[in-house]
Order: sequence, then structure tokens, then C-alpha cells
Amino acid sequence: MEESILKGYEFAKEYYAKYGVDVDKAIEICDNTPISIHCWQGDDVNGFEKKDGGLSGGIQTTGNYPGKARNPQELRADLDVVLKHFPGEKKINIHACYLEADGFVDRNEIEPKHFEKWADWAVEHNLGIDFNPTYFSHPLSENGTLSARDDKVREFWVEHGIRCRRIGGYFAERTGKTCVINHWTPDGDKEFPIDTLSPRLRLKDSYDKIFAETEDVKNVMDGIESKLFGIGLESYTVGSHEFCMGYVMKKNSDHIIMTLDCGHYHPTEVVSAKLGAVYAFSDHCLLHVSRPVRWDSDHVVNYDDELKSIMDELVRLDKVQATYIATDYFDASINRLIAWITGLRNTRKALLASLLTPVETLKKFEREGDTSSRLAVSQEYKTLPVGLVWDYYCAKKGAGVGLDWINEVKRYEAEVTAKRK
Ligand code: RNT
Ligand code: ZN
Repeated sequence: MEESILKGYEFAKEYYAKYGVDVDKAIEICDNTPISIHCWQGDDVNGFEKKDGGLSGGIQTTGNYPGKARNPQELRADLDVVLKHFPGEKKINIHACYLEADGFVDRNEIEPKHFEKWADWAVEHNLGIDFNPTYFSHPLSENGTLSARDDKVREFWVEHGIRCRRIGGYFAERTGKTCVINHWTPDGDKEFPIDTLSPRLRLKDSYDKIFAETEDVKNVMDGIESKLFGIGLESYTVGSHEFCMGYVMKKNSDHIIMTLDCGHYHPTEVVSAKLGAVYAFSDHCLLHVSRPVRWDSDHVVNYDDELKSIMDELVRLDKVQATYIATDYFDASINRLIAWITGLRNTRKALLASLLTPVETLKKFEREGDTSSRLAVSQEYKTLPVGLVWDYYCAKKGAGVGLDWINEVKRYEAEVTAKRK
């Protein structure tokens, strides 16, 4: 390791000790916390179904940067580069549309065998796998999926959900690690509907059917993801926040949990402010770490105040272990790997920064009613030398420090991704 990095670490250790913070313990917890890497940044949420038709469901990938992965082999090769530059415990998060089959296999026909190569790859890399039903980018998703008025359409998607839970069970078996499934449906309306209740009752019934039919599935957690609106579906979302939260709380099940996506709320609402309320009623939740920008929900995660507030909250609530942390963004306007790795590193770095805060000291001030010290100290620690600890951690893990990893990804671009036509 470079001497300056080591020196920085020694200095930071001494500095943090003044606040009663144990740097090595923070690094250890940070390193052991799984973060689930969304596979869909690598190919603009396309997937590998042998069918035509683009991305739908009110989400869009903009930009035309060359070099996106065109098949599972390329995506996994790119993921190897991501894994290398993203330190710490990882999982891979894949969508049902990333199946591998000889011909076209429809969503209501998918089976564990279509995901065997993903499972082999994950086992080889000692990674857990998380999973997502794909309730979009399909001819039958144009007028709703699990909430569709048409019985046949609804049945089709219920079958998809059932199959996805079984595939989740398969992943858990293969990897020996819990598979976290995220259920998100884009169902909604461009205008405000006259009847806002019936679609919700149908969505509720569909989820009930999926879970009732798959009670035997083991080691799978199910996040229910809400959303405010989608593109082309601006006025009404069937799976709104109130709906999804209501569903999860009413079910009171040990595997059905809330998914909170940072980009899925009104502009002044923040996920960091919701966690303390969610944990008053739930043992777990799933985070989709993302970044909203005006109306868009899926920008590359920045090292910004809200990301830091979310991680602060997890540490203060002592819910780092209870929370399933997953990333969710897609940017096709810049080098996809740099986008991917930047968001992931920011997520891990923010977690490390929060683990390096003097939480016990702050809690003590609060208990004693010393809110002046609580405020003052909470501001002081913001500029503590977290970057020095981060660099040391990355160097120790061989994940690349500063410009190193960027240069390496650029080399990979020149040698591999730029040659893809
Ligand atoms: C969309 C949701 C959802 C998707 C992925 C691809 O707004 O956030 O999680 O991004 O399923
Ligand atoms: Zn999401």
C-alpha cells in the first residue's frame, strides 16, 4: 500500500479516537454489509428476452453512449469489472427479463433453469442473488399488470409473480443466501381516473394470490415498491405509497416488507425521514438507493446530503443489518461502468461515513437534554477525514483509489466496450 494512504489512515484513526469512534470497527461493519448491485445499469434495462420492443412502464434510459452489453456474457464481463472496483460484501440483483433461454420464453413460463447461468456465476463469485419480476416492457403491460381490469391479463401477471417467487427460492438454495425480491408494477393512468379504488383492490388481490400460492418458498423476502408517478402515467399510480405501506402493514408477514426508492416521492419528501416510522412497525425494509432529479427518479447516486442522511439514520436506528440495501439507477449518457461504479462506491462510502460518526456521544447529549451540544457536535463531525479512511479501505481491498479505478475502467473501455457495435 502507498505510504501516504497508510499515513492518512493512521492520522484519521487518531483523529476519530478523540470522538470515541473506532475506525477499524467501522470499516469491518461497512465491509460486511451486503449491497445489492442492480444488473440493469449495464444494458439500459433491456434484458435478454428474444423479442422486440423497448423499455416501457413509465421509466426511460436516456443517452447513447457506446458500448452497452448486448448479451449475458458481455454483461457478466462488465460486472466483473464492477465487482473489482466496488469493495465489500455484494449481491447481484437481476430482473426476470435477464433470463437465458434458447428461444422466446414468455414471462408466465419462466423457470429456474432459465437463470441457471446467473446462479452458477454468482456461486463462483460467492455472491447472493436478489430478483425482480418484470412487470413492464411487455405487450400485456400496456393497460396495467397485476391491477388490470382484464382477468386474463391479471392472471398472466399473477403467474409471473408466482414463478418469480419460485425462482427466488431457487437462488436462495443455490447461493445459501436470502433472496430479496422486489415487486414493482408501473400500473397507473395519465389522467386521474374516476374509479381509483377498484384497480387497488385488484392489485391487492393479485399480490394475495401470488403469496398464497407460494407459501412453501423459503428464504425469500418480498419488497413491495411504491411510486409517485411514471412517464405517461403522471396522474395516478395504483401502487402508491399509501397502498404499498398499507398492504405491507396489513399483511404483517415475516417476509413482506416495504421497498423505499429514493426517487419515488414528492420532491420535498425524503426516505431518510421515513425510516424511523417504518421501523416502528417492521423488522426489515428494502432500500432502492437512487437519486431523484426534478421529475426523474433514477439518476446515478451522488455522495449527497440525502444519501448521507439515509445512512446516518440506519446507523442511529441500529438498522444497518436489518435493511436490505440495493442500488437502482440507469444512465446511458456516460460510460455505463463508470456510472455504475460511481453510484455503488458512493453508497458504500456514505455508509462508512455514517459508521464513523460519534453516535453514542450524540445519543448521550440527547438523553441528557443537551440539545445545544447535540447540534454543535453533529456539525463538527461532518468534516472529519472520512476520505482518508475510505482510501485506505479501498486500497486494502484492492478496489482502486482515486483516479486508479477510473483509468482502469477506461482501459477496459478502449479494449472491450468501445469495440462493441
Ligand atoms: C421504477 C422502479 C423499479 C425499477 C427497476 C428496474 O421506478 O424504481 O425499481 O427501477 O425495477
Ligand atoms: Zn426502484
